[in-house]
Amino acid sequence: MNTQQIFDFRSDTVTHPTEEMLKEIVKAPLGDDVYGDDETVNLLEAKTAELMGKEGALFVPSGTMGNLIAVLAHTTPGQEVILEESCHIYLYEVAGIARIAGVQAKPIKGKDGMILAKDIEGAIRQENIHFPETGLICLENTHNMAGGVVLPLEEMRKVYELAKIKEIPLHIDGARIINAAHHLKVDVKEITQYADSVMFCLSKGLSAPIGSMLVGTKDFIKKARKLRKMLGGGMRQVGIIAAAGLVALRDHSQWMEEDHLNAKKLAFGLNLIDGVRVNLDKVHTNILMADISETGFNAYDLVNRMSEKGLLVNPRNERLIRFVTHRGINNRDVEAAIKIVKEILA
Ligand code: TLP
Repeated sequence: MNTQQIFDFRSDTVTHPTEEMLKEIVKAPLGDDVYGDDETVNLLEAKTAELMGKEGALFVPSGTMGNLIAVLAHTTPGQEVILEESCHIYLYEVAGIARIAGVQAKPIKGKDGMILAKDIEGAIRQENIHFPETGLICLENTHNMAGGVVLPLEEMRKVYELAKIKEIPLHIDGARIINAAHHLKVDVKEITQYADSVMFCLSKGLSAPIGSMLVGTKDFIKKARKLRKMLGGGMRQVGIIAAAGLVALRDHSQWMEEDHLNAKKLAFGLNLIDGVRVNLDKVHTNILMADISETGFNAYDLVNRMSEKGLLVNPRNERLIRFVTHRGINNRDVEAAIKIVKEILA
């Protein structure tokens, strides 16, 4: 029998529900959410709107669907969406915004995941018979591919002010926005104030098994609810999973602090290994990118070697490997991960 222990740093999406979540799932009052009858979902949506400082909230099955609904609600086909060139919506959502929303992405280069107001201003389309209209600006916070970094609030304010002047809506893919608020030690509303709509995931750093939330004005949510139905996301007795989401919102501080600390410890330990480089200043939350180019390994090969020893991670490209900490990872797992990488590279 294979008794090898598995250390799963692939993503914070791999967590299983807490005991408390399982208990609440069993007790949750249910109803048909397409009729608006599910009390547990209604409570989750009300609490989320309050938490995020917006008029309304909508429970959606995934972050990808939440982002797509936001793009569909804010834009009309043929418009252009300004976003950062390595953001999730552009790289990892199967071109849904092009295929389903019928909009064209206008990716622009960011620095540590942030696209600056002056660069956005240059990318906004002027009136010209040849040009599409700019219909939406998207930011991602925390920024996944930039290594879980948190966008500076001051830069976000500048982008939002520009968006208001130009009358272009601003959406935040905030899959891990609560991690961002933890890092900044601010109320999450300090971040969401700079957006017309925000999507965040219950199923990532918050450790719920399924689900994401979309927030915005009452009118936006009304439109979003119908779009969710169109996409097949009307989910009936979905209080079953909303119950876990409510516990996630209540309890996440218990482990999020530790997740961020574990990412820092892991970064520090990996950085001491010959040929492995992690920029410690950029480890803000629960994600880190390790540059292994000086080890002589290709990241894809190294990731395969790691998985043979029970250490699961995702390569980002030939030289970068992403590690993500989460509720299922403790201090000992961090030490084990460092040891495995050391052994392979020895
Ligand atoms: N990210 C996943 C993978 O898809 C890469 C991960 O493991 O990090 N926005 C951001 C910033 C995300 O990181 C993700 C998922 C999503 C949206 C999509 O969420 P889901 O997976 O719920 O559709």
